[in-house]
Amino acid sequence: MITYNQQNGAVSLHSPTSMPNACGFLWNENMMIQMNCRGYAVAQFMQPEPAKYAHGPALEAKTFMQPEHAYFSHHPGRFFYIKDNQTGEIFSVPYAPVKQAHSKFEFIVDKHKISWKVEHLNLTCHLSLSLTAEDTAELWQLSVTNHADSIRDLSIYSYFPVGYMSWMNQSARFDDTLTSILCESVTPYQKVEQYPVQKDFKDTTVFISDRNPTSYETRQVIFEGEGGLNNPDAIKNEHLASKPAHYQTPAAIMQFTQSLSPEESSQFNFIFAPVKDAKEAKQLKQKYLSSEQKLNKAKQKYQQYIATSDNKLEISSPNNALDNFINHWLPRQVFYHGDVNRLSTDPQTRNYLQDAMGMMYISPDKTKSAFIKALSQQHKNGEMPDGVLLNADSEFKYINQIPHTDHCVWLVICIEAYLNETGDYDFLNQDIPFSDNQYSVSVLEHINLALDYLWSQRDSRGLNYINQGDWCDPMNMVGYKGIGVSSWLSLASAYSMKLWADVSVAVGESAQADKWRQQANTLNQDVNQHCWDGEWFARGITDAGNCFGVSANTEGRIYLNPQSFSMLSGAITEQQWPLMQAQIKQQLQTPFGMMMLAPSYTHMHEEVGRLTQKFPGTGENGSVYNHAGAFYIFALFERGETDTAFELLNTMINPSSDSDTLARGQLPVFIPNYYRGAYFQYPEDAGKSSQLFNTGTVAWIYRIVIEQLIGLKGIKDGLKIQPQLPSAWDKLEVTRLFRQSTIKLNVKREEHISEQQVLVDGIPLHINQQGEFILAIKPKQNYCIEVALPLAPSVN
Ligand code: CEZ
Repeated sequence: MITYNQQNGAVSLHSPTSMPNACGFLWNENMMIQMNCRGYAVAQFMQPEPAKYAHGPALEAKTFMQPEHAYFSHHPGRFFYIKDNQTGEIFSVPYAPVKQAHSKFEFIVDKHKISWKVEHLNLTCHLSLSLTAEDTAELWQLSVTNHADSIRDLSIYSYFPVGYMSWMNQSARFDDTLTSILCESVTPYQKVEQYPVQKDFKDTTVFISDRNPTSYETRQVIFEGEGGLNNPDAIKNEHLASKPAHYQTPAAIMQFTQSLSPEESSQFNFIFAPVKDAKEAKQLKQKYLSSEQKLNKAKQKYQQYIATSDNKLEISSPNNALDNFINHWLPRQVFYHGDVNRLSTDPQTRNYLQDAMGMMYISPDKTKSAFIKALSQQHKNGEMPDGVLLNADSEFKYINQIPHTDHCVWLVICIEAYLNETGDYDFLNQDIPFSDNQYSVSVLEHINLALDYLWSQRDSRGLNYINQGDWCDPMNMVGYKGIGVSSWLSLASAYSMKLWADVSVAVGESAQADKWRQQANTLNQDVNQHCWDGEWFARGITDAGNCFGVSANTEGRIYLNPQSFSMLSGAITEQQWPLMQAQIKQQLQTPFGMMMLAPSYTHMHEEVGRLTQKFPGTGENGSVYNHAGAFYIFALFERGETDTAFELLNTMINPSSDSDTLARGQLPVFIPNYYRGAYFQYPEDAGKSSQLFNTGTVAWIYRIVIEQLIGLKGIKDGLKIQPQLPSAWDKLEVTRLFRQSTIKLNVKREEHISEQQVLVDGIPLHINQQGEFILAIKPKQNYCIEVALPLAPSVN
C-alpha cells in the first residue's frame, strides 16, 4: 500500500481510495499548500495575514487550519481531464473529479515535490507540483505519453476551480498575450480604513500556460452544466466556449488538443498563483515559463531550500521505517515550523518558543533571533505576552486574545535547551529591552524575572493560577474568576526552576541557584499536598475549589500532562511512581499512543470549560494528542524507562500493521497534532489522523531522538554521550553535525560488560565524577565515537 524510496525518503501511496485524505505539504516563506492524493488542495499565502487564492463555491469564513478537514466534490483542487477524442472516453488526474479507477495509480510525496503517476487507457500521465523558493506560485507540470501502437487524438483540459472569490466583484478572462486565465476580484470589505491596505492585495488568481490552448472556459457553472463534475457538459463538445466570466464563479479551464504517436510524450507547464495584476502575472511567466532551463533552475532552488534540514542527522538502526522518518521527514517538519512560524504573524508564544527550540538543530542563529524577538516583547514585570508579534502591523488574533498563564515556562525550557545545544552562554549577557520599558537587561536577568513572575502568580496553597488556560488552550473556565489553579503549571514552573538552577550554577550564580531549587521543592511539595489523588496527580483545582482529573470524576478522570511534568520536576517520589505508571498505562495508553486525558468528556463541564465541548477523542478532549505524548516520552527517557519510551516514540511515527496504517489514514511524512483517542469510548474511530501538520510535537521528538535515544546531547562544555537503546536493538549508527563538527557514533551491545564504555577515535573516554561521559568538542573536527553497551536485560 505504501512504499519508500530509501535514498531520498519519498513515500508512495498506490491507491486513491484506501486512505482518501492522505496528503503531503509544500511551503515557502510566503505560502503553504496541503495537497491530497485525490487532487484536493488547501493553500494559503501571506499578504501579510493568511489569505486564500482558491476558494470553496460558497462564501467562506476566515479561519485557521482545521483538523480532520473534510473534502467535498467542489472543494478547491487541481485537476486535469483527459479525453480520447476518437472514443469519447474520459478520465481525470490525479483521481477526482471523474473518480474513474485507473489501471495504475501512484501518489508520490517527495520532500520538495508532490507528484502522481497515473496509467489509464494506454496513457501514462505524470503530474507534479513544485513551489518556488521565493514567490507565491505553484508550478505544475503534466506530461502525457501514448503507449498504444496507434496515433492518439487527445484533449487535455485543466480544471483549476477558483471558487467564490468575492461578493463585491469577481470575473475571469483569457489573456492571449499571456496565454493565461486571470480571475479577478475585490476582497470584500466595509470599513473605509481597510481600503488603503486592501488596494494592494493580490486579488487576481492567475493560471498561466506555457502554450496556447485550443479553447478555454472561465465559468465554472457552464463548464459543469448538468453533467456534474464527473462528466461535465462542456467537454462533451469539440471545443470549450471560450467566454469570460462576468460575476460567475470563476475556474481556470483550458483545452489542449494533442495528437500523440506511439510512445510519444507531450509536456505542459503551468503556474497557478495569486497576483496583484496582469503585469505581475507577466513577470511570473517570464521568470518561470520562458525557458525550460529557467523552470528547472527554479525547481532546483526550491529543492535546495527544502534541503536546508537535510544531513544534520542520519541514523541507521534496525528499524528502517523509523530511520526514513528521522532522516528525512522529521527534520523537514521541524524546519517548516522554525522557518515560517506556521504561516502566522502572531504565533502563540509557547508555539513560537518551542518551534524555535526545534530549529536549534538546523539553524541555531534563527533560534537565537526568535528568542531575542520573544524576549523583547516580555513585560518588565517578567510576564510573557500570549503571542509574539512578528511585524509592526501584526495584531493578536483568535486564541491570542485569551489570557494564558504558562508562557514564561517555555522561555526557560527552550532557552536552557538552546544553551546546551550551542554552548552559547554569551547569549545570557546580551542586553534586550522590554515591550513596556526601553531599558535593557541581560537575557539572564530576563529569565530570572520570568521565573520570579511565575513564583508570584500563586494562590494561598502555593499553586500557580491558570486563568483562562495554560498549555491547554481550551481549558478556559477552570480559573477565569482568578481563583482556579493548575497543577501542571505548578509542576512546569518547578521544572523550569530546576533547569535554571543548573544554568545559574554554570554562570557562578550559586545563591540564585539555591533560590530556584528551594522554590521548585516548595512547588513540588505543594502540588503533592493538594493535588496527589492517591495514584496520580489531579489536573488542578477549579474556581469553585474542586480538584479535577481525579478518581472521583467519571469523565476527565486522569490527565497525562501533570504526570509527565511530575516526573520532570521531581515531584513524584519513588513510592508514588509505580502506582502512577500503572494508572497511566491502564487508563491512557492505546495502540496509537497516549491519550491526553480519559475518559473523554461527553458534555460541557462548566468548571473546566470549552475543552469538554470538543467531540470526545478529538483535540484536547482525550485524543492521542502527540504534543502531550512527546512530553511523556521525554520524561520516560529522563527516568531511564527506555523501552516504554521507545515503544511510544515508535508508535507515534510508525503504524504497526497495514490495518493500523488504514486506521490512521495518513502517510508517514509528518507527525499530526493528534490521532483520534477516546479509545475505550469510540474504538471504531480511534487512531484516525487529524492530518494537521502544525504541532509543537516535532521539536520535542527531534530533541528526544537526538539527546535521549541516540544520546548525543550538547552540554556547556561539549557532548554528553549516553545512547538509550531499546532492548530490541543491538546496534545503531549515527552521523550528527554538532557545533560545526561531524560526529560519527557507532553503538554495539557487547557481552561481558556491565557498564557503558566509550572510545573516541580509538582512545578510551573516561567517566567523570558525575558518572557521565563528556567529550570536549572543537569546531570543524571529525570525531569517531564507539560505544559499547551491556547486553539488554532480557538477553542477559
Ligand atoms: O491549538 C494548540 C495550540 O496551538 O493547542 C495546544 C496548545 O498548547 C498550542 O499552543 C494544546 O491546547 O481549541 C483550541 O483553541 C486549541 O488551541 C487548538 O486550536 C489547538 C490545535 O491543536 C491546533 O493545532
